[in-house]
Amino acid sequence: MSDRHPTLLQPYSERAKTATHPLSRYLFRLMDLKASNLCLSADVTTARELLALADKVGPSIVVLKTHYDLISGWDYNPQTGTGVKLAALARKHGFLIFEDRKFVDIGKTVQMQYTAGTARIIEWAHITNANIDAGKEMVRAMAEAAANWKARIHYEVKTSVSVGTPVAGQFEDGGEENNNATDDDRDADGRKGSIVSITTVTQSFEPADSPRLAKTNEHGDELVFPGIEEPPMDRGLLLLAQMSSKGCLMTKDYTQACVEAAREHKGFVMGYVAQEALNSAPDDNFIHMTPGCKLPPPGEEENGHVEGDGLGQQYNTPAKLINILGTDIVIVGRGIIQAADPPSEAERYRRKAWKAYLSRLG
Ligand code: 6AU
Repeated sequence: MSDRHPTLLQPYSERAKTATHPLSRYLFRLMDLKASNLCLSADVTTARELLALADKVGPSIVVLKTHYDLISGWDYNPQTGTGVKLAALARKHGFLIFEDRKFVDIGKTVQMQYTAGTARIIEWAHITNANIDAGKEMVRAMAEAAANWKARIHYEVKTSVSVGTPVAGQFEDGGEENNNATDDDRDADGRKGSIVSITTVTQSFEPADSPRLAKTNEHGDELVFPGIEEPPMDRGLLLLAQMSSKGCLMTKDYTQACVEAAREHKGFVMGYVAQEALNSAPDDNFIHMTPGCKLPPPGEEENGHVEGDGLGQQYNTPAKLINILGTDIVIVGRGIIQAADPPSEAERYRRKAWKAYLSRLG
């Protein structure tokens, strides 16, 4: 970690002004508004539990992290499905959705996995992440897919079909015509003379009513979190630069390659999933999200040490991750989900992580 990097001492409200990625600028403002640097890792097993948890814990968090592939009953309907319902809760409570998909493959495959298939992750997840073991080209491929998606989402296709007799000038139109004329109908100039009928299919692009995520028609879905506008339509990527697990094989060279890839794709890469701050160049202002975070039970917080989960996961406290190691957002799963009262436990994490950030600022 670079101890004296200026971003370590800058309030999130200031970093919001200089971040390159529009979604990072938005997220820093949201963090400041909600006094929260907490991400809930919503690792539950049913869609019903996921939505209930997002609704209850939403007020305390700025990011909700999903693993859509461990949820049974995930509804893939692009208008009314689980992704759309989550998006409505994100608008209501003011949080971003981060699908922890850890993409890693050749560029073409990740483009398809990101934008198509059953889950269509790009449609509902503001943020996703990638392991760049496959090389930096993969990041470029994902950035390209996100840019194409954004260009398309601003418009919806209006299709109109008309059937009738042609009028003067219609033959010269470039539109898609299913013209029923035969060669016998042509005059000496090759123009078609007598036409029995003509079918014209016209496609035009019109701005969609709301250039945001699709909305359901269910009661309450129109609610929007006060104090900030809805997030921009941009999609963002976090590079999996370091992991929390014991014996992780990611080397320093790999982490450095993530830093270089982030700098090369500032318009798409928001930052990292990492265990320490990685900003080191003067104008670096990437955001760091950090899993492997747990608090000791209430009353024992100051002792600091938390045992791992016995399956390789290692934990640090928010104070260590934010104040000492300089990361920005703590990602907490079981520490909140398995508590007797997840919403009040989320508040305890929010307060501790925010206090650690204020201590870092001094
Ligand atoms: O708080 P936990 O241990 O219950 O959950 C941690 C969550 C899980 C992991 O898949 C994820 O964080 N995670 C990640 C991510 C976010 O990419 C990286 C990592 O190094 N460690 C880790 O636990 O959903």
